Amino acid sequence: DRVTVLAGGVGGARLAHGLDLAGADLTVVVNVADDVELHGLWISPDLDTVTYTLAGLADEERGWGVVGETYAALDAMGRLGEDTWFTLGDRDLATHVVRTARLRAGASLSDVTAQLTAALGVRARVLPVTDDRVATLVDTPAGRLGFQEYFVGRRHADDVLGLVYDGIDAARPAPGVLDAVTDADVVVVAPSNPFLSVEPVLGVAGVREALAGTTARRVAVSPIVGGRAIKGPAAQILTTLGHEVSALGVARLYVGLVDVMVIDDHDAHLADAVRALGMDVVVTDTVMGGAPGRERLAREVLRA
Ligand code: FO1
Ligand code: CA
Repeated sequence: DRVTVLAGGVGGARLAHGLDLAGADLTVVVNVADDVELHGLWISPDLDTVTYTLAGLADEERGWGVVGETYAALDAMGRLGEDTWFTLGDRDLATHVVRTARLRAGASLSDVTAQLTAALGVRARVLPVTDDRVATLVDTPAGRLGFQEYFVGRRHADDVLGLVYDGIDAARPAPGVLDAVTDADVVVVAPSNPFLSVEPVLGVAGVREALAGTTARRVAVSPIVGGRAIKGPAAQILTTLGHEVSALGVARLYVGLVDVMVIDDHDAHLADAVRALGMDVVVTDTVMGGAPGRERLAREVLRA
């Protein structure tokens, strides 16, 4: 099956890994609105989380970066007076140095991503949703914050009053993105944050329309289980933006875009309400954990 995953970071990476293990012909379309420039380097956290996870290099415990990292370069940069609030490991820094050098030499982000994934032995196609710059800005009671300032710098403690995807109106889909949605057999909306990860993918010109119009079976996996986010601030953000913090609240965001909602066993009581939105429902264990759990959920998604 040709399977395309619309992904943010960890949730998308893990489900993509499961689909890869299940033998899918896989394309992962990845959010880039978390990207940040630090120390003169272009950092693409979600592309790297997907790439490292598919390459078997991810630090699974921490959720980002490379397993077994060392921090010699960051320590040295700190001694030289750089602000080192964003924890970049030595091996991860190599990725950012190479990416930045190739972007400066004129390559597109999708070219560079194809080179990096090939070098690391990733079989799937990993596509940034756009080669243009999009940046999530977070409106909070403390003012408008850059995404990583909000997420890492302030540990996503501020209430989110609104989100701006700076640059998204001018962003064009990267080569292959629209075809990956249109020509797939299955499109999976990953259990990623609907506002921080999925919306800045759907908001790029043509992507939402491609998803609305594709003949693929469209399956979303809820990132909310039992009223809580599996990881990160999704529950807080749903609350402050006025949505119900549940798999049903997430399903409402995807009406017209998704044929099947995969919800957790804990949320079985919501199945009828989700069906009433016009979606099919699969109730299963959606918490993936390691490789066996990822492959199991992937197979459920493919069966859905
Ligand atoms: N997340 C943190 O909470 N603290 C960090 O110091 C941090 C460093 C980091 C470095 C490279 C990278 O690719 C990701 C990193 N992340 C860090 C995670 C990342 O910023 C966020 O998880 C996502 O952007 C939000 O999904
Ligand atoms: Ca992310």
